[in-house]
Amino acid sequence: MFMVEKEIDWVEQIPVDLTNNEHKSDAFRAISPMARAPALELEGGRVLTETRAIWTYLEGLEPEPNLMGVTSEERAFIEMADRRIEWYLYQTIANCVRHAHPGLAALEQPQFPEFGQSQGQKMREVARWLDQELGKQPFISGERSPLQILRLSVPWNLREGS
Ligand SMILES: N[C@@H](CCC(=O)N[C@@H](CS)C(=O)NCC(=O)O)C(=O)O
Repeated sequence: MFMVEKEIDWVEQIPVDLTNNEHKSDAFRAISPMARAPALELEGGRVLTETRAIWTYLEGLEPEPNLMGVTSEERAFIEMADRRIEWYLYQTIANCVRHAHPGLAALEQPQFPEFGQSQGQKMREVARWLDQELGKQPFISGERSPLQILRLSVPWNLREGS
């Protein structure tokens, strides 16, 4: 989605089948030692993982449209909001689904269903807080934050679909 917003079409995209544990293969671990996607291989062969680090790299190469903030104040508030969403919303969603849904047993062993369910409750608390914040201002970080549209569209679509 970040690359779509930036209209970046020069990155070759290679799908990795997580449900069949393709990311745990020796070939993928040679690229991403922690067996996590996404990974971006640079021209010189170095590999970047961690979504936010990849975004920082791409935004440096393709500054427009700006997605990560222009002034240091804006960048800091966007990063704060982004980390809150990633750590407090995404993490609880991931823990909930990975531990409570049988379909995710391939990725998460051992599963602790009660932990998953309690994470689901925490996720709802965070979502309610985000709703309140969005009642006060257009974005979690303030007046402008295209990045949060990307981050939040995933759980919000899930909610609409539930
Ligand atoms: N903090 C990492 C998280 C990466 C991550 O957990 N990716 C998931 C896919 S969205 C993954 O590779 N999961 C494989 C697994 O849990 O075994 C980031 O921001 O890129």
